[in-house]
Amino acid sequence: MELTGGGCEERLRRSLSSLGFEIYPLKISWYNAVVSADFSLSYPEDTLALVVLSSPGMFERAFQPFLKNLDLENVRDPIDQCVAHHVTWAVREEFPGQRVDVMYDYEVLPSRKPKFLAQSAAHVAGAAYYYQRRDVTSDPWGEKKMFGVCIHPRYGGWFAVRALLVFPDVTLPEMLPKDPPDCVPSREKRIELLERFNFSWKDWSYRDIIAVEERYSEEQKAYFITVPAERLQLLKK
Ligand code: B12
Repeated sequence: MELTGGGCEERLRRSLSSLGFEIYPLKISWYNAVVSADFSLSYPEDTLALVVLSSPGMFERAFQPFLKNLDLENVRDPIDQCVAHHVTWAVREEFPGQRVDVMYDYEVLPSRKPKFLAQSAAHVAGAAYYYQRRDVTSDPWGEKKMFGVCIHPRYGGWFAVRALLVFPDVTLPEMLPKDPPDCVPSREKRIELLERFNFSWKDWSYRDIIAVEERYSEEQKAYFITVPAERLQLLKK
C-alpha cells in the first residue's frame, strides 16, 4: 500500500477527530533541531510523525463512553488507557500492515527520560506555542527553575498532548514547517503565564491566559482535581 504524508494525517483524523483528538504533522528533523541530543529521535530527518492532542471535548466524547466498558478493578490510569485504546484501534484500522511507532506522553525510557517531549513536538508541529523562559527577555526569576507551557490558540491551556506517532516508511521531503500561533505575544503576559504555570498551576488559571473557545466541563475538572489514587472511587460513584 502506498502512503503519502497527507494521507496518513487525514486517515488518523478520520478515526480520531470525532472523539475529541486533534492531529498535526511534523518532520522528525524539526523536532530534532530543537531538542538536545539526549532527547533526539533516531529516524531519518524527513520521516513523518503525527502529534495527537486531546481537546476539552475528549472527556465527554471518548472517555465517558469508554468507561462504560471498563473493568475499574483492573486499571492503572483510565485516561491513559482510554487514549491508548483509541490510538491503537485507529492505527490498526487505518494503517494495516504499516509500520507505525507509537509513543505516549506518559511513557519513559529505561533511563527514565520521557520517550518524547510533548511540548517541543506540539510547538514544531505548529499546534501550540511552547512558551519557555527563553521567550522572556531579561526574565525576573534568577536561579529559579521555571517549567515551560504550551498554549493552544483555541483552548489556551485546556488540552493535553497525548501521543506521537512515527511512520518510519513515510518520508516527506516537501513538507514545510508551520509556526504555531503566538497567542501570548507580550513580555508581561508571558511572565504572568509562566508564573501561573509554575507557582499556582493547581488553580487552573494559566489555562485561561487567553480567551478560549472551550474549556473542561465541571465534571472533567472534578475528575482532574481529584488525586489519582482517589479517581477510581470517584468513577465508581
Ligand atoms: C516530567 C513532567 C513533569 C515534571 C517535571 C516538569 C518538567 N517540565 O520537566 C513535574 C512532575 C514537575 C510536572 C508537573 C506538571 N505537569 Co508535567 N510533564 C512532564 C513530562 C512527562 C515530561 C517533561 C520533561 O521531562 N521535560 C524535560 C525537559 C528537559 O524538557 P524542556 O524543559 O521542555 O526542555 C527541552 C526544550 O527546551 C527543548 N528546546 C530547546 N530549545 C528549544 C526551542 C524551541 C522553539 C522549542 C520548541 C523547544 C526547545 O529542548 C529541551 C530538551 O533538550 C511531560 C510529558 C512529556 N512526555 O513531555 C508532562 C507535561 C509537560 N506536564 C504537563 C502538565 C499539565 C503538568 C502539571 C500542570 C500537572 C498536570 N498534569 O496537570 C504540572 C505543572 C508544572 C509545575 N508547576 O509543577 C503538560 C503540559 C501541557 C502544556 N500545556 O504545556 C505535559 C506536556 C503533559 C501532557 N500530557 O500534556 N510535569
